[in-house]
Amino acid sequence: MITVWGGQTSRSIRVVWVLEEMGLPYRMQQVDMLAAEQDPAFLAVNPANYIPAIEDGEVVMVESIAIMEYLMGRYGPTSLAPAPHDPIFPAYQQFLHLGEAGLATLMMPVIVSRFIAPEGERENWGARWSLQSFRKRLKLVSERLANSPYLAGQAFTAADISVTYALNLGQQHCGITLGDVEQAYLARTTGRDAYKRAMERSHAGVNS
Ligand SMILES: N[C@@H](CCC(=O)N[C@@H](CS)C(=O)NCC(=O)O)C(=O)O
Repeated sequence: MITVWGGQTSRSIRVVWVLEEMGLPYRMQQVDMLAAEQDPAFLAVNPANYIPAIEDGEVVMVESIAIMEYLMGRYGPTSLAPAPHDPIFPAYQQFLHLGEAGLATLMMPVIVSRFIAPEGERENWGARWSLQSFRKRLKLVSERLANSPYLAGQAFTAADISVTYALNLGQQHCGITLGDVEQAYLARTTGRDAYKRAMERSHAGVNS
């Protein structure tokens, strides 16, 4: 049984969403990233103390996109991950990684500055630069979605799971305004039954 260490509004939603789309059994271990003292059982899994992490038998992994690729490769094939020779593969691969490396990562300086930094350090150059870069890179998503219902093409893939998380993060916590095309896209991706199940499991607030 796969164990997902995650939190209610964290990148673990990407992992749980993949598991739900693929119909794989798993159990959730909730991690409180704001706790004064971290659970030693979690630190044994990820000494770097961030989520998500998974355990699958002997396998222990961190990094949400890497975990998604592991699950789809190990338990696929799945339509979430087009094969390398498929014409949609390059777009799929690009947006799968853009969602974290190009978008969500940029939101971290913004979030810690807004919500955690001391008062006098909230408005800082680095956070403003990150926000501007996010907006610039978002153009790649907007242009793609102007011509295509999903990021890889006509079909929903894991690239959409990756980018949906980033768009939600930007919109909900960093003051990013999304246009009609992106809003309609989010309605399509988050309207999926697997997403709803993933949210329910992630928000249950207990280990399950
Ligand atoms: N690139 C990593 C980022 C992981 C990450 O930043 N996780 C957040 C929660 S969504 C976290 O645990 N932050 C606490 C910390 O880094 O100390 C991934 O995609 O998994």
